[in-house]
Amino acid sequence: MPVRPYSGSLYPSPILEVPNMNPTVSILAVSLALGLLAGAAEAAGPPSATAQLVNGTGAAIGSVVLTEGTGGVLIEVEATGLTPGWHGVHLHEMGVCAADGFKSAGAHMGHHEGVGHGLLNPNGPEAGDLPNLYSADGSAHVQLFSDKVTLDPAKAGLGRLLIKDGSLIIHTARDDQSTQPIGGAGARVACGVLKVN
Ligand SMILES: [Cu+2]
Repeated sequence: MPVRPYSGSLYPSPILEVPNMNPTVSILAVSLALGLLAGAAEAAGPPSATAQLVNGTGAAIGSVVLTEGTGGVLIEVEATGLTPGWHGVHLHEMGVCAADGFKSAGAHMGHHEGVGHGLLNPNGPEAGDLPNLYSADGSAHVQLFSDKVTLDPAKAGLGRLLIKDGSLIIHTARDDQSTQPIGGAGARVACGVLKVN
């Protein structure tokens, strides 16, 4: 049977032409389709999440980008309007940043798994614990990293909590990374609801 010249557009997929093709052409069509799918997956990049940071009055003061890496999640924070000095930063379990001092954001991610708070705690850390950030002049530009969380369902478990929603909170003071329940980090001064892409 002669091969019909392919006259359709590339979209929709050439798979639609398969019933009229000989086996060799079918294989080529499927290979092409798989190639397109692989290309699309590559272009999509690693799993990620974003958040807009707001202060206690709801004003926008920055942004957060989470990007899945090989062994953890890179967390990039841009913020303004902070008091100069150290600030505790945590991932909290609820994706709600309400005008209640951000209590609506709930506890740290992983708090209910019975481990202690703090990166220096022998019984910790909780999955939402992160290093502090420092602001010299009220602004902050920092990259943090956590191997206790993931945005990839295939990597969840085995010590990595899957982030499906939640928030990132900046506290008014430094987290000492060992005392309970939040390392003395004090009030919640900024909050961003995580939107997982
Ligand atoms: Cu916190």
